[in-house]
Amino acid sequence: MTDDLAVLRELGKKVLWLASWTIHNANHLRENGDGLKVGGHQASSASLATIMTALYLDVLRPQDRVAVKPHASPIFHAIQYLLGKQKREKLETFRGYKGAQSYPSRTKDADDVDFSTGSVGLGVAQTLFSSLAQDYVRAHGWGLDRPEGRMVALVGDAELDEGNIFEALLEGWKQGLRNCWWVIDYNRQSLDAVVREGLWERYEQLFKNFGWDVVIVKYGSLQQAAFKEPGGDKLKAWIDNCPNQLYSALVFAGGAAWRKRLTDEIGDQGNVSKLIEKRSDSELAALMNNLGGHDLPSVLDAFHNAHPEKPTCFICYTVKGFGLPMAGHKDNHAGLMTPAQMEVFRQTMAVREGHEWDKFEGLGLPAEKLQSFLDRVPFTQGPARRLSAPMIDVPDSLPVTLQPTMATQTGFGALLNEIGRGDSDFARRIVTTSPDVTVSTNLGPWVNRRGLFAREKMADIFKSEHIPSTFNWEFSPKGQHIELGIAEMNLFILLSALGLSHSINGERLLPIGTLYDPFIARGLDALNYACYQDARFILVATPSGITLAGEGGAHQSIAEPLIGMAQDGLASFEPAYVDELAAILRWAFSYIQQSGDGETSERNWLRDETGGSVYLRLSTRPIEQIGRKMTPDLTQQVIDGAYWLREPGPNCQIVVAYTGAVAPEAIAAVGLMAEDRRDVGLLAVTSADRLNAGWTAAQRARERGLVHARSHIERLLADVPPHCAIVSVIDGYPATLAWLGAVGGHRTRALGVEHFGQTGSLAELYQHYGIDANAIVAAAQAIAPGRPIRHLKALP
Ligand SMILES: Cc1ncc(C[n+]2csc(CCOP(=O)(O)OP(=O)(O)O)c2C)c(N)n1
Ligand SMILES: [Mg+2]
Repeated sequence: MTDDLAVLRELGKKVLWLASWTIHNANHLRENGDGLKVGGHQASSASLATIMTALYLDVLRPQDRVAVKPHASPIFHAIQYLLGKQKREKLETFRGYKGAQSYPSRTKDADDVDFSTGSVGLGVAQTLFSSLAQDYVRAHGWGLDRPEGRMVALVGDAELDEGNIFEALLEGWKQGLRNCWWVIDYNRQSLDAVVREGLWERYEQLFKNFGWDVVIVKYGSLQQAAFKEPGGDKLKAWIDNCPNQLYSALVFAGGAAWRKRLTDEIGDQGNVSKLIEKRSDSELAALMNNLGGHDLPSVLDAFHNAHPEKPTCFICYTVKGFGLPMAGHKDNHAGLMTPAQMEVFRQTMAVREGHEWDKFEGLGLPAEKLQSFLDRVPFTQGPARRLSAPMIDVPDSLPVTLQPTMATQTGFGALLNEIGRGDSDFARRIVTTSPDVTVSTNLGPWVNRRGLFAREKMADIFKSEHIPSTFNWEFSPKGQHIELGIAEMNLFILLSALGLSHSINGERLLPIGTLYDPFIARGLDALNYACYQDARFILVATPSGITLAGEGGAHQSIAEPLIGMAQDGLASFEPAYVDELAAILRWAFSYIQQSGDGETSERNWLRDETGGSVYLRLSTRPIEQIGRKMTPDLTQQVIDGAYWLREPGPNCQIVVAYTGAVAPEAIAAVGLMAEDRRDVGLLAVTSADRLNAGWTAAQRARERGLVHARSHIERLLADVPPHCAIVSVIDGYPATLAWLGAVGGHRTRALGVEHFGQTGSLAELYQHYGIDANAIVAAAQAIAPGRPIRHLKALP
């Protein structure tokens, strides 16, 4: 062990050197004003160098998964480089084009990042939900031949200001969290400032309240030894009482400053004077800087003695910028070492010029010894850590009984209820979750069939007491619905964890999350985060829009269709009819499992083989269903994003393009206009997102010389005469469909909702916001002047 400790110490030094050199190199990006951001890594990385060395080179096992604090990415990449899993070129181009990413990225980095980080707080919660996902998988009897992993987050102390962490903590407690470590880099500094005094005590209480073990790693082994010397208790008391700001300032100022301060404040108290005096300035600085988080023996001891299963929070005292000239300075977040400082550092590290990337340059132990240690590091033993899982067969179609009048939300409930009857692997792999809106998003029947998930069985007391209820809420390890408290951030991060199960647990899940459409915004950054990590799930957002009439502006969504279009990694749909929904949902189950890197299809110019997540914007408005057969061609068009509900003729003057629940208004308007305008067309847009993406891709293809590239919407509009105008309508922000006019150069008037809604009946609100049949006809009349549309006056 002593031998190993010596090796680890040397490698720890190298990790700090390599990370610092990587950042120094990235300075070339300062030309674009990036210096401040490059600097963000320097001090922040140094803070975690020891802890990460201990973890990766000793403590972690291959099955463990880590979310690394965003700014510690150079340390992560340096460690992977030492382990032979990161290329020098990637480090040389850190933050550059195709170089190692500024913040660890599981999709863009090539060195085995488990969880992306960047937006602080999200990676932390991801580890918690990944533990729950692992428990879920194993409770269902899957992946039991693999060892159980521990999910570890390396957390900045200021990161703990993010509320989503506490939402996650509460949920973790409810769900009986296990196998999760949060290692807090308690450097008492954020980006701008030094944090408030005594925060660690709040954290300690807080974590304990949620059932966590709390391990405080405060004093390093030098300090612990010094405390045992005569007068050591005085020194300890002084350290404990020293304000954060002052401690940081003295760390920055160095040995002489420590001596002056300590001598002034406690130097005349007998034995402690000797303790101070017998140390040189540099020894005194080493002692005072020897906080637990920079002391390998203390850190290793804390990790190795942790409870095997209980969630554990390690509060590790550190100094931001430890080992570098800016250590402890309150302005050091963006601190970059000057070339002169770097030169001094190079000499201290005994690294010869031109040998900066040599793995063992300047270390005090033979290269073979260091290499043989690295070869034995537990973390890298065994097969590849990134797993995969076979695709789950999806049925050819999803049956649903259509009622004559039906809402898409009801249809969704009915579809899942049908799936829930079966006992196929497909049905078993579905996992649903919802932040306290399970019943109101129509998941109730599915949950009745499949049960709620909990590691321990819990009976539904209403049922056992024979009190009639529509819902059967029995919790068991076999349940397939994870009921969350009302926290949309948690919903998205749980979906992120469940949606990466194939890669983390080697077991595929088909996750579906439901919430009210407006509350997507509540968890938006977490949704973006889940997509950035390439997690795979189906999001069902319902109800939506002002169609939710009586609920008022606080519950009605406006911007979400644009979010659906703009969000990378998320294919968005807003079907009007339940047969469309059935086709889309079936497709979605397959799409979320794709991971090919195939070419774009020449049909729709979309890359469906690469897969992604899916967002379905649904509604509670019952609308009259169309009695029709879903032919393969119609199904395909629904999935590609649009089809003609009424094909325009050659003399067409008006096309109405609608999305979602306003279908009856569009149909009514077209009916009214048909008598005075010839060949009116009615375009059903099921996915503005996919239509638009295909159009953009086809244009790009043409610009690259593929002159025949045509997207789905271009083909649909190809025969619409140039003089024809388009009126688009959606219960959402009008710009969602406004671009349709640019496809073929047709004049366009986009109707939709621009301002906060209010309470009222559906008809009142549609009229007020101008998305009713009357408004469509009026818009058509104005944009395509011609014979007056007689029925306009007939409408209210
Ligand atoms: C959501 C979010 N807001 C703001 C930032 C910008 N930011 C990056 S690091 C940081 C401070 C981090 O402090 P801490 O977590 O204590 O880490 P340290 O730098 O001390 O290591 C901030 C505000 C961010 N990355 N994400
Ligand atoms: Mg900090």
